Amino acid sequence: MKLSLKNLLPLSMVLIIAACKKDHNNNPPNNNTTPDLQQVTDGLISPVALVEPPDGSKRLFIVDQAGKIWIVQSDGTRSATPFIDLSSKIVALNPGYDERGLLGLAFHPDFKTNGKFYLFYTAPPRAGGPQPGASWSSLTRISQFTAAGGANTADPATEKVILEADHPQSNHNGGTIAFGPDGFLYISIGDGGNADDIGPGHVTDWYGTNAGGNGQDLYANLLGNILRIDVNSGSPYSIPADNPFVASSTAQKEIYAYGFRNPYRFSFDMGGSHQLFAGDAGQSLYEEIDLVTKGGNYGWNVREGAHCFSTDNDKQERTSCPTTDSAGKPLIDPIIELVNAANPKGGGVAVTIVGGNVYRGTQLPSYQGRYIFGIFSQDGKTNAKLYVADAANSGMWPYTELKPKSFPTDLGMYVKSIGQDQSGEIYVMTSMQQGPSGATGKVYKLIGTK
Ligand SMILES: [Ca+2]
Ligand SMILES: [Ca+2]
Ligand SMILES: [Ca+2]
Repeated sequence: MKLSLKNLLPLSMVLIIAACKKDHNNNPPNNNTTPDLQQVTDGLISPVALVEPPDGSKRLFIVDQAGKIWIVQSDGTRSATPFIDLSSKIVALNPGYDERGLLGLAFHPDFKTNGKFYLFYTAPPRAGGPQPGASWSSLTRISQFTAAGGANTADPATEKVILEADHPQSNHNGGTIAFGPDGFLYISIGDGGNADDIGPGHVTDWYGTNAGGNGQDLYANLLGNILRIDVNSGSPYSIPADNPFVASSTAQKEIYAYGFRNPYRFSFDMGGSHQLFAGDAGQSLYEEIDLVTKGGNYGWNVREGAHCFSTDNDKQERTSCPTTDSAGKPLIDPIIELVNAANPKGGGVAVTIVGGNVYRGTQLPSYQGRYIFGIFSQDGKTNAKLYVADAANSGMWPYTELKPKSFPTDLGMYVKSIGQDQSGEIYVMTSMQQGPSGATGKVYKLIGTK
């Protein structure tokens, strides 16, 4: 099914496509300074994550939201059989638009010897509801699976459920899982969905001026957080001894950082001090990238970006709002902020921000150590863009548009995700469809050219 597109094309087109595909590992270091995007694979439904296992196999694992994981081998060819197929385990998706599905993959640091990997997916809801009479949308599930060494397929029956969290609405699922430099597993989960962090399943927090507040609440659920757990001890996991709320008798001890709306994509810098970057999708006014620290409160739904948010009117900033939470902790502003396309003040550039990675590859030496991120779309159309940001000593980080040579205006597609391989090279996942449908999903590698 995945290769059906080629079957519909005339032979000449197939040859052109084949000629454009190159071994993704066959790009020698260079001094090129012009970025471009080189197609790695196509014919996917909705590629949302790309990870290379730490086993030296140089394989790229591509997560398709619709439930399958595909392998691009070191020679650039894609395996005909998926690595794993969870299609029957995920909640039914809406083809036109859906944020649920198979969203995240993390390989255990010792994957080469223990074969363990972890998936983030949204299962059908379990009985009950966030409030009496309301129905759940899905059940967020993080599970461990095991593959034989070097195997190109894994058995879904090896599943061991690690963590589950009921999710009220269909959006804001978060979806990234990754092992940090400390060996613990980090998980991002959004505020429960809907809009404004209000509605069924959105609890009341310390800030009464705004309704709702899973982002600020630390007690009722796991929503609106980046979590950190230890999957190497305890069953199915234990809480790291220095998690910020480990001593609390009432807070959720899994919480590492909080105050997020939808931290769909986060990543650790492979180099430097391994900083944690998270893209947090805003409501209607501002989109943001956060530099995440342990115990940090990133403001939602008191603040949207570096501004005061209002649940009375989500398109009108409040004139004032707290800068600290009820425990006296600062509401941390983002390091990068974009104006949302729906902002009535004008100047909007993005529908949704997509968190990326710090470049640590050899293809584009001038991009070394710089944070690359993207936007899903400027205004709802297929016109995504990429950006590159540089560290600032304080305040907002400056950023500029990253214009690939072959896409001088915009990408002409939606950007669904950004990923990175073990060599530090960066990949961009795209589609012509907003939702998990069709076969226009592609993966591109960011390369350097003259
Ligand atoms: Ca509130
Ligand atoms: Ca929370
Ligand atoms: Ca924020």
